Amino acid sequence: IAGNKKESRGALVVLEGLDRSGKSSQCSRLVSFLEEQGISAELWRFPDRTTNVGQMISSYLTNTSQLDDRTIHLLFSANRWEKRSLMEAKLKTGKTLIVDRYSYSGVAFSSAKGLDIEWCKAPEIGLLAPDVVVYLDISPEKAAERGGYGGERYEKLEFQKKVADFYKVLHDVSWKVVDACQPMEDVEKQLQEIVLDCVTECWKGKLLSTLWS
Ligand code: T5A
Ligand code: NA
Repeated sequence: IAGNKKESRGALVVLEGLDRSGKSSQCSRLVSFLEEQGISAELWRFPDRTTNVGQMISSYLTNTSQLDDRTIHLLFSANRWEKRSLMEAKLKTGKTLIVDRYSYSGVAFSSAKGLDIEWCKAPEIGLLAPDVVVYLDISPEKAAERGGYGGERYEKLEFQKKVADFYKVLHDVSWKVVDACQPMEDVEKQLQEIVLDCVTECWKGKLLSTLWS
């Protein structure tokens, strides 16, 4: 496998889960681990608050601005679209991308507000499909006990319960579900195994595809 490494593409790995499920902690640990293994990797996150669109999203999330539900949904999607070509280019040069939230967050959170799920999925069509989706599984109640919700717009127990329901609708057999209530080191070990398998598959020639697949 190592011999194929140079000519092969990187893997697109997405971590999903409720607010406070541990995504950000695990994403950075994963990138360090991969680098230690000599696998070139980068940490990505959505929303990417550094772009103009991302700044609009950020002020919405911090309740600094108000936006219509469909408008903010499309901005989240646009924030992924503006990164699509760079993502593809990185993957093709062999970089593995560890992505903190993606289209599944987009659909689960907007559907939880009452928008039609098919309408929510439509603008995501054509974005790169992840090679693996890892769901960090935690109950909304347990997540709420962690490090106090910071007061961003969606950090409320009743809303997170609805989001959890929509993640269940989106979930398919290809998702890897990891119990996020385990000690961080145990979650980390399981993620490492999942991601190494995924990277190996990509090195063996697994093709990139697009959503929704
Ligand atoms: N959104 C996002 C949409 O509505 N549409 C979209 O298209 C997208 C992309 C973005 C918000 O926007 C929504 C979803 C979100 O509500 P964000 O900036 O991504 O928000 O923020 P979150 O993902 O919610 O980040 P959080 O910081 O809340 O949660 P994480 O990243 O899941 O968790 P993390 O790693 O920061 O850990 C949280 C706390 O738990 C502890 C950590 O130390 C930390 O204190 N912890 C553990 N404690 C015990 N055991 C473990 N195993 C632990 N793992 C972590
Ligand atoms: Na949050």
